[in-house]
Amino acid sequence: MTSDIFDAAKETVRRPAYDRDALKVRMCHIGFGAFHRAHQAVYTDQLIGAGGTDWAYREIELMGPTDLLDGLAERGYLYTVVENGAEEQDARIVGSVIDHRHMAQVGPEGIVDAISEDGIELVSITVTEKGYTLTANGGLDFDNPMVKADLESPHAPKTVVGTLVAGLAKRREAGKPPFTILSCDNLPSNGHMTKRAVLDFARAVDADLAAWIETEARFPSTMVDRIVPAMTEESHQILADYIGYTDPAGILCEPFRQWVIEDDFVSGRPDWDQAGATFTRNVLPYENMKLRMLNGSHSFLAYLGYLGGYETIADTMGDEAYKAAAHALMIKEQAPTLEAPQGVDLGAYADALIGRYCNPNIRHRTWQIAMDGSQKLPQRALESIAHHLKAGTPYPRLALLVAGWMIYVSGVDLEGQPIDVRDPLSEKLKELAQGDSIEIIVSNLMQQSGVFPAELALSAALKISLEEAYRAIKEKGVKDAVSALA
Ligand code: NAI
Ligand code: CS2
Repeated sequence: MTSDIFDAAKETVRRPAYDRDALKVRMCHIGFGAFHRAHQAVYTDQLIGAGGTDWAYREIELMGPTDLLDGLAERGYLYTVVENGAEEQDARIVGSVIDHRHMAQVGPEGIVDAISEDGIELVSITVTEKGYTLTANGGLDFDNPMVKADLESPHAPKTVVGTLVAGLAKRREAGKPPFTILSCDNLPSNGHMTKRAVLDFARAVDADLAAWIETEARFPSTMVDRIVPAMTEESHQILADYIGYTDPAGILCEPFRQWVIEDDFVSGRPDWDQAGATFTRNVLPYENMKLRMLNGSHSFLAYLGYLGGYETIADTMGDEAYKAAAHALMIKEQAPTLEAPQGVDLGAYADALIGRYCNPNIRHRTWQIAMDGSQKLPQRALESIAHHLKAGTPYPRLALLVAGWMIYVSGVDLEGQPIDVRDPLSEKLKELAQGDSIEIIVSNLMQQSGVFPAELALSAALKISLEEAYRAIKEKGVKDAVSALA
């Protein structure tokens, strides 16, 4: 099967030039989504190719269909990543994945065995923000029905956090050291957040286990960046035309990638810096910069772009007012809230982001980025708003972003057409977003959605700003409201 793929691939597609039989499963990754395939697995592939490691991945899926991973296994775990630049393309077959387990096939105990087995040094994660089952205040959401079910049967967990705790418990019972847990999701202080959720869960099942995890395990934080839109029929066709065959696990993404990792591991790690990653003691300035400048402006373009009738980020960038407003959001309202990482010029960072958004070959749907806003808004906009409220500085673009979200989650667009809102809180948000007046809608969402931290939920100043922004979109139209802030 491997040789079939090598035969089918066009000459221009780079192949792994290393002995894959010599690789060892030393890492499990939970969440074989688009992002992991185009990010951590690519760094690892490059590092293996440079002779820098023999650590390879076992992919773990806790949910969803099994066919993607089954098909991947049939193809010798090889898949393709095409970097689709505005000017140039580059295709590689990735060889760093060599095994997998799916919950639907091996059950929870099989998953726990797979991550806790001897030789596994690292469990990394990309399961989207909601996969961490956290509350808006950061701790484990004990009201989440899946969390409750896992706490009742901690040996057969279904959630990410329950699975990690059961895996760590097995290592402890075996008298072995824990594995490192490496969150690669867009959460602020993602390592600390993961640690907190894991410790909350562990404390609820076994205080001694929690104490052991707290002292022995490591949860390095990371900043991860690469724009990897969900694959569509159209992007699969572009990929197939480019590589010469159909690859169901293949990915089209932008050329840019960045990975900043806190250097704090239990027992060794691949030297991903040899493949372009950065190890540092303090990731927080990088994380905050990326979450506020990139992800914040992405959400701005997603809600306001969607409401303006734009399908993708690149389409939205074709509107000069949106482009200027997104840039101004970064420079005037996000950058002042940040401590720039050493040696980084935030102005140049913003310019580069606008350049990346303009890539016409990346069709990143505004609808996709608008998903799960309840899990994204705090780190992308609300923390910055809290900064401005304290400093007494204006934040009209952040207010417009949040007002755009408030209209979006009502499930009806400005033309009265339905919106397919995807969010773990979608039903609740929809209900709160339908009020008799703008004042009622804004205060309902601020106070009852659970999205706003306590300090903001009751802020009279914020309420006024959001009402003004909401009114501007409804009365002037979204494009004029954006233009006014360009
Ligand atoms: P995706 O939809 O392709 O994959 C999501 C993965 O998470 C799937 O493997 C799914 O099974 C798993 N998952 C979702 N909810 C889960 C839950 N409750 N429990 C267990 N597993 C769950 O999404 P994609 O593109 O891979 O993105 C995933 C995350 O990666 C994002 O939410 C973000 O935090 C991070 N990321 C994504 C980037 C991108 O451009 N796609 C770039 C930077 C970070
Ligand atoms: C996007 C991110 O879907 C979203 O919410 O803002 O996935 C974004 O593409 C990445 O963080 C870029 O690194």
